[in-house]
Amino acid sequence: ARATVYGYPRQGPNRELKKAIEGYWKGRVDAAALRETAAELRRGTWQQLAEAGVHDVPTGDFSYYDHVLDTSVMVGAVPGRHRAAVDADALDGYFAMARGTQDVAPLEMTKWFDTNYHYLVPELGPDTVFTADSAKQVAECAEALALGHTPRPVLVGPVTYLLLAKPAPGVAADFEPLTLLDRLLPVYAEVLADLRAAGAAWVQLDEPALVQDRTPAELNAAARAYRELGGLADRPQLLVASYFGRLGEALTVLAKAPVDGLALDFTESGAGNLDDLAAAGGLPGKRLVAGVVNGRNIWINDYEKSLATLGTLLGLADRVDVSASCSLLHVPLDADAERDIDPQIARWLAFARQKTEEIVVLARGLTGGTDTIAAELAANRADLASRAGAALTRDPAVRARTAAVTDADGRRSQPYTERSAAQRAHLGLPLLPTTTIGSFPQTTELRTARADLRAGRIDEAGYEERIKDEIREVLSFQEKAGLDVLVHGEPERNDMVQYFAEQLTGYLATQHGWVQSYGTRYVRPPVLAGDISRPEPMTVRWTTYAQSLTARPVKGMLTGPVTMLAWSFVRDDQPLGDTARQVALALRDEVNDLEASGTSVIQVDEPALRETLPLRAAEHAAYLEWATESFRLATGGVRPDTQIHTHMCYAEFGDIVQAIDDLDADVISLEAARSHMQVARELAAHGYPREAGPGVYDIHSPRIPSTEEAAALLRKGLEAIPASRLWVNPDCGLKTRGWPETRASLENLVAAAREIRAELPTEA
Ligand code: THG
Ligand code: ZN
Repeated sequence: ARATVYGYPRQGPNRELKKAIEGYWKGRVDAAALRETAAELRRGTWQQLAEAGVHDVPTGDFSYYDHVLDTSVMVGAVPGRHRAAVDADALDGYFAMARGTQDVAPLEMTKWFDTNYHYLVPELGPDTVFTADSAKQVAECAEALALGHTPRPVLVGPVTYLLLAKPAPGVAADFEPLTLLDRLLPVYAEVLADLRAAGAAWVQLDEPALVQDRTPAELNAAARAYRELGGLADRPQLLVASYFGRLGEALTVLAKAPVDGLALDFTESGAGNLDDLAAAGGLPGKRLVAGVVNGRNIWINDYEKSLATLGTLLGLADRVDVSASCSLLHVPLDADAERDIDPQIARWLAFARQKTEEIVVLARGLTGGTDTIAAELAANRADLASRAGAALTRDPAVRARTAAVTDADGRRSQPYTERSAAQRAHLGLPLLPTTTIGSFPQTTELRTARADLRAGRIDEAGYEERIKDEIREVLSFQEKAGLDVLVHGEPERNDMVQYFAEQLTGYLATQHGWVQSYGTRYVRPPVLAGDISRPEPMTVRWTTYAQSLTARPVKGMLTGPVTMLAWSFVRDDQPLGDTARQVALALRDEVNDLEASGTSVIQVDEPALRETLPLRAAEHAAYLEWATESFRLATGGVRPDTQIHTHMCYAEFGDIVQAIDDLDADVISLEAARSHMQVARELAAHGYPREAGPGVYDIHSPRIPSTEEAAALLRKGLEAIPASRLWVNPDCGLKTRGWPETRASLENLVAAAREIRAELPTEA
């Protein structure tokens, strides 16, 4: 058995790639220097993989921005509006597609399956003409060969590519990109021939879209694609890679196809693949790549369990190789770089480099028997035992508390209709109340203050003063602008998950655990490592300070349990719902403390509620059950006259309106400006009974919406939601915006609300 990986983090140990690309954009780094940095990073990765004992190394998975965008370039799918830029300069044109320019919009970006990576959506239509451009793939393959490696070029497979695409602007919305398959396959054939000529013995075609629910027509398309590509005379050996789950019916399709190997997910997420493979009669004559190491979480592997799976697989294929369940793109680079984590706990963690070592050990054990890895097995057993028995993993007080949770804990004491009357009396807000989502611009001064605190240039008291200065400014602006429900502006927070993770027991933060979110942007997801508890209030002093400055209500701001899980690495030793319940109880304490300290409006954000929806429809109900339950547990303990808000963005919500309703929040704010209040119509169609604030200010753009524009959107909102239940707010937080446009936009938003209020019939 051989060890291999499907892909590797691209950024480099110190995010050299981010720095080089952003430097190039600013004109500080020239194209040649950027290319050299990239080549050096690839060299380093391959060398590390080869030295660890990996046989064939992935090539072509490297990207300046996104591998789906690279695929669009490879097949010539450049939108018309980017053509001129691409023709003028390939690299600048590439970045124009990714980021747009003064004159043209970029491609749309969306989540890569259920990961936190975002890709650029191909835009296709009936007029799309594909042409092969194998230059990048061929060059990276040749580069690896020249360095003495065995390259295995990695391509997004043709079926997944088309299934991820959407109709180009101006093309009918019901156009199905998959109808272009017959035009696309010859282009893949050409690329495969070029790669064979360049010296690739194997090529990997990634088809993760086949682990989702697929129609018979889509499965037929997959069968046709691989019959055709497999039937080519001039091609390398083909490895079709599936990941992120169980293949189901597509497994039979691929097992029958004339390809040379299949990669399957044999971790928890791929449960069922083993039985399906056995039922299908295995893969006689084919290579099976077994993804037994979890490629998207950071826990060490259980060697004995993996070896048992691998042993079973030996009887089901001609040859069994060992890998991770998916590309290692989704985990940080190297756990050894974490110096601040307790050394005992650090032994439970495996990032990309450690996972590579695990894969190599497992391949060695599979080939030579467990005796050849006796020392590694013993160490692995000890580390797993240390984790299972650690105090961090099991806190009796947390366990007792979660076990005692009752249905009543997750229910407000009064139904919405009664609560809303109490809230109206208590808050005394006008019709169409105005508010913001929570964050205000994160200025350079604030970032400097945080850096100064970390570096010891200022002390806690000095930092606190700077934060308070900012809160005073944010409050004074909001009062002057005439907003009704104010916020403190979150100047003390870095990332909305990390900030809470740093204050909760059971959560670990990393120093260098960067994972690519999109393009040159990275996040450092914290680790839900043990049982979660809240040693002391996390936000109360900032919120109460802000409230002390004004007579208007100040809204408390928290991140909800689902989003905390979605943007962290989660425990793999208990169901997600159990972890969510622990986080929810910690947040419930914070919500109750905010209320006790005089906060009458509390917002619990759940931007990730929609994005964490499982890939298969059959799993949606179970997910939504624990997700909505944990939100209600966090918010269910307040008085009827305390108003609970929530906020969602980054997605379309049409298919989860029932779940939004089930949250039982009093008010929800949603991203809506770009879609012209589409979500308001969806809520109305569902009969959503509570208050809602569809955004009237698109904060993803520096454009300032005029009063007329905001008013027009509000009128649209009023067609769906009655004035008694409509709120006025931006789409999302303002932390990425500058102060000048924030000021002007919010002033216009308030003016629009006042204009519409004046048009409304006065209440009897
Ligand atoms: N926090 C976390 N995860 C997230 C988001 C978040 N996942 C989804 C979405 N939001 C991703 N969006 C972004 C937006 C901006 C950045 C990263 C992901 C970003 N990162 C800085 C960079 O790479 O330069 C680093 C930020 C830092 O210093 O922490 O700008 O909001 N957890
Ligand atoms: Zn938002």
